[in-house]
Amino acid sequence: LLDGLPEIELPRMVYTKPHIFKPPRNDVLTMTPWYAPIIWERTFNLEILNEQFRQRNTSIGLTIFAIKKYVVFLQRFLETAETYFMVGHRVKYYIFTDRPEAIPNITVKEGREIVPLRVQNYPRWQEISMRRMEMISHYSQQRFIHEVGFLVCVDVDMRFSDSVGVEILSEVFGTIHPGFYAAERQAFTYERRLISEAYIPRDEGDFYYAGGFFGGTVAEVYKLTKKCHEAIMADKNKNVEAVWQEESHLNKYFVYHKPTKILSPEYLWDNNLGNPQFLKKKRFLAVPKNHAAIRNK
Ligand code: 2GW
Ligand code: MN
Repeated sequence: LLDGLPEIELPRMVYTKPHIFKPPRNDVLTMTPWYAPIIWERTFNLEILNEQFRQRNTSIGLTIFAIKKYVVFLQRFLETAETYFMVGHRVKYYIFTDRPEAIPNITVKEGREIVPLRVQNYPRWQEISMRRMEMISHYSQQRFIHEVGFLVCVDVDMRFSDSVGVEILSEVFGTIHPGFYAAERQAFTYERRLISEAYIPRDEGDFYYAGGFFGGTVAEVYKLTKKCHEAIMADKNKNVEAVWQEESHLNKYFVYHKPTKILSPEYLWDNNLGNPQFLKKKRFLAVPKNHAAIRNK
């Protein structure tokens, strides 16, 4: 039993040794109380991680939803992903859309592939956003589990502007919302109504996580999205919708199923929030949108 296991063996590598008394960062929290790393620039060596994940031949599915007018975001999203997302690894772009013909014709690098997945459109934008949980859980069980090791689930109104690599991968990970990294618990915009399944008491919760960037192994993402979808449906039956839709349910999930890694706001930034000192890289940026025009509310 123990003999047939694939061996991961690193080649000779030359780099500065870690130093017990010189932590790479002392301006930010790099570990949660449950010992999940928080990923910041300078805390990891991508060369080592790339070697480990390459030897395992890791493949990564990136789920993106582009429904109705949101197909306009695909071109820039995909072009920048080709430059910055999981370079050197196997990637499948799972594009959920009601308009597959509107997916731009982009040539992707070797080992990478665009997979269009047709889905229906929902008239309410809140529903489009929330139904992502249902679609991801459904396709995880039907398809993703046979095709990729990890899933990364993101908003499409975004562009990559620096490296996002295998340092983000773990059993289940979430991302600190760029608007709330310094906020007190009381200021988190968790769902506060007891009637909602997304309710979080005022004295609980660790971080405010963004709805637009989470992931993990297919098995863990399946559990997460299934549970969130069921909670959304339970709310719907009570005629309730959480204050920030599925983002509220994701936050509830993470209170009681702690992420095994947490991405710092480097991984989800908005230039409207400025350039704070601690932010050494902006890896994934919100694309400004004309809310009125694009959303068509
Ligand atoms: C969304 C809002 C209003 C009108 C339309 C849409 C819309 C969203 C759409 O017409 N087509 C579509 O494909 N979407 C998808 O839902 C798309 O992938 C988009 O990135 C995602 C979330 O909508 P978005 O990006 O407009 O909302 P944000 O940027 O305010 O996102 C935060 O809050 C949301 C919940 O209200 C989600 O939790 C999201 O993950 C958060 O980043
Ligand atoms: Mn968005």
